Order: sequence, then structure tokens, then C-alpha cells
Amino acid sequence: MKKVFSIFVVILLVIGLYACKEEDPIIEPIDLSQIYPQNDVYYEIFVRSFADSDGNGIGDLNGITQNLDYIEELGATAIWLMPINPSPSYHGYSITDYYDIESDYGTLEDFQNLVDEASLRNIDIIMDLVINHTSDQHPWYISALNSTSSQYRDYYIWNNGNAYESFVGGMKDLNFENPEVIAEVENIMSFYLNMGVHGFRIDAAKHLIEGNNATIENALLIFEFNQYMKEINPDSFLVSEVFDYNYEFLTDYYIGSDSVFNFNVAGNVWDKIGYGNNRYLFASNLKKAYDDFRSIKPDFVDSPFIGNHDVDRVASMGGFNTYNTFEKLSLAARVFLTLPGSPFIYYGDEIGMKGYRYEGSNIPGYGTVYDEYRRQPFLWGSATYQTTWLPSDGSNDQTPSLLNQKDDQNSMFNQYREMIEIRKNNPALMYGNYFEPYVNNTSNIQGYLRYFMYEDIEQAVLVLHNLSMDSYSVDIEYLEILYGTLDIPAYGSLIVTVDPSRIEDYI
Ligand SMILES: [Ca+2]
Ligand SMILES: [Ca+2]
Repeated sequence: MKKVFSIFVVILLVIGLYACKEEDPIIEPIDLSQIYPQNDVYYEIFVRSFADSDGNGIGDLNGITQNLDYIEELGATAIWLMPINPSPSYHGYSITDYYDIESDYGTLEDFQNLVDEASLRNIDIIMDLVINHTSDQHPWYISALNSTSSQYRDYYIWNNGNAYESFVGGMKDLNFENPEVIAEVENIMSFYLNMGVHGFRIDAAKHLIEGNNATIENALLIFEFNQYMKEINPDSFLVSEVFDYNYEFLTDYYIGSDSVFNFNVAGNVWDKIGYGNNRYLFASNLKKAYDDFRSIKPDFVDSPFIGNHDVDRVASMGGFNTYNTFEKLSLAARVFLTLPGSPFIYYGDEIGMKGYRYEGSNIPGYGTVYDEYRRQPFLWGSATYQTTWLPSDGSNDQTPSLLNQKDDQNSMFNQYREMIEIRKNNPALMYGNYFEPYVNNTSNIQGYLRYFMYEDIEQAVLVLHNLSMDSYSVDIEYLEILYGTLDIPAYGSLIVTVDPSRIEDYI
């Protein structure tokens, strides 16, 4: 009897489920962010300078966790954390332990908490993977230096008793001819992927292996690392840092990388928008690079940026720092936030912070500095999270703080926020890598068409930028204005949707 009753209940449940389905057909909207997990809007954070949670003046991981609200408000969907492992250097690019957290920044528990809290908000975290070299304080190196019979001796590259270094400052290159070194890197990757990290930025990718065939050998080494990553998480993301402004040196890295930082975009923005040189080449120069990447990897995910920790702040660069600074910076932001890929915003650029490199200057109360002032404390405008580890050099005395910018609709912060929102709301901007220069490009107006199709989602967006000091009126057929007006002011932009069946008219 009990069994018969159970079967009866099951039959009723099945009928009920079918009835529900027929009465109430639920069509789930397509979540493209799930289909394209490598497309994000990144926020690059130098932890020491971002947010201090415990009042010692040094930024830390809990400071980031406590400010995920801010990162969400800006609109970023992912974070790149500059190195967080223990290191004797202030910047962290010389690691002494790949499996622990720099004590200034917190603990592994704090890091797990950050990853978990970010994940609850659908914010991905990628880490700097600094594997070209270790610190000369790393136990591997100390052991290798002290004994030629050390099990770690072959982790490094020896020449007349000296370990090879690509960079100065106590950074000793690892030996990628040694399979044990490769296994160590894979261990590090799996350790953090298992904590929930979304992926890695491969630091100094072009230096991993040196020599005549370096490019192809590095690309293949990264391919091997990426294969390993994808076995753990198929949606993970690997972006290579190949510090070169010539796109031809970036392309081969698409053999193994999901993405490569597009130094070509940065160089063209600085040159054409900052200095105003050969403006008529802007969109066509970008296209050349995209087409080259596409030849290796048709579904490449680009990583454009206009500033990072290795260059002077864009606000301080020649061309930007002379006249119309605010207008040019806003334009540069609208450009790189409408290009294909996952744009990387360097913390502080969204509030127009300045920053320079000083060659060995002595700063009272700190000591000798080199690139610290490219990585200055974020200007919160309130003491709560302000970091104070680096004395002010006065370069940001005139820069409005975040607090001052939030309520000002025309502030740099709100321009970034608005552009990120437009990007995320328009699949032609956010996804895919379609990019074709606008048919009527001139020296003053540089535009491009972005197009995207997935199942029944299809969109075409025309983006026009006025690179000149004069206003410019355009007469175009469009469906909807997403940003700006047909009278494009000096250094302004116009972003419109157009009929996707007629894109040939615009390119
Ligand atoms: Ca702190
Ligand atoms: Ca190397």
C-alpha cells in the first residue's frame, strides 16, 4: 500500500511539473557574461596604495574587501591584484614565498575572504604571476647559491657562478629548461585557482625564456601553463604582459594566452589623443593590430589599457599634462572603454590622479624613490581608508578626491562610471572583437563600428570621437543615441546604435 501510494505521489508530481511548464513558460534571458566569462571590466589595484583597513597607513587585502562597494559602484567586474606574496621590495615583484601573503597585506585567510566576498558580487580576481624570477631572498635561491649540489641549483641560470637576471634589484631568473620549475609554477597556479582565483597576469612574459627563439618558446611555455589552468577551470583567464608597443611583437603570444595587454592601444592613445600626432591614423592603426591578433586567434580577447603601474600616469604624460587635460583624459577613457576586449583601468586613473617616475630622488621621510610616485596612495578624500605609506610629493594637490568627485556629475569618476555602464549594457561594446574603422574618418573625427551577434541578440554600435579642439557636426542615420550629441564638442564623443543589417554603410 505504501509503495502504491508513493508511485501515485510521483505521478502527481510529474503531472504537476508538466502542468506548471505549460501554464508558465519561463524564457530565461541569455546571460552573456556566463557565455563569455573572459570578458570583464578590470580594475588594477596596487594593494599598498589602495585602502588601509587597520590604520597603519599601508593598504591591505581587508581594505579591498571593505571597498568592494566602491569597485561595484565604478562598475568594474574584475580585479587584477598586483603581487600579494611576501617580498622584500615595496612593489612585490620579487617573491620569497609563493604560498603566503605579504604580511603588510594580511593573511591567506584574508585573501580567501576577499575572493569569496568578491565572488558573491560576481567580481573575478586575477593575480600577478611573477615567475620570470624570484627574490634573491627566496629559500630556493639561497640554497642554490650556497651549494652547487643544492636540489634548487638548476632552478636558476648560472654563468661563471652568477645567477642570470633580466631585471636589476635582486631578482634572479628561473630556469624554464628545468621541468621541476614548470611543475613549481603549475603548483602555484593550482593553489590559487583552487582558492577561487579567476586567473593570472603573466608578468614579464617575454623574458621567461631568453634567446633567439624567445618569442615562440615563451608562447609555447605559456600555452602549456594555460592548458594546465583550463583543466582546473575551463573559464579561467590568462593575460600575458609583453611590454612592447609594436603589436607585431604581441601577436605570437596569442598562441598560448587568452589575452595579451595591448600596448599598441596605449601608445596610440597617448600619441594621437595626447600629442595629436597623425590623428587620421588612429582607428586604422588599432585595426591593424586586431587583424594581426585575429590571424592567430580568431576569438582573441584583447586587454586594452591607457595606464598601468609601469608608466607615468596618463594624466602626467606629455600631451595630456599641457592643455585641455581633463577633456583629453575623458576622451581617452571613452576610447579604451569602447574598444574590444577586457579593458584594464589602473586604480586612480578613474579620478584623474597624476604620477611620475623620479630617477633616484631622495624624498624626506621616505628615502630614495624610483617609480613609487606612479603608484601613489589612492585619494579617498576621507581618512577612513587612506593609505599614507608614501609622503605626498604635491603632484595630486589639485586632483579632486573621490569624495569630491562622486557628487559632481561631470567628474572624471562619473564619466568612467557612465562609460562602463554603457559598455556593459551594450553587447556590441562588451563582447566579441569586431572592429572596423568608420568610413568617413578624418583627421578630426576618428570612429569605428562594433558589432555583435549571438543567437537572436544582434547589435551594431558606431563610436565617433572628436580628436580636435573644434566642435564637429555629423549627419548619420542611427537608431538610438547612447552617448553624446550629433554636434560633437571638442574632444567629445558620439555613440549610437545603428541598423545591424546595414553595417556596410558605415565602414
Ligand atoms: Ca593596513
Ligand atoms: Ca627569464
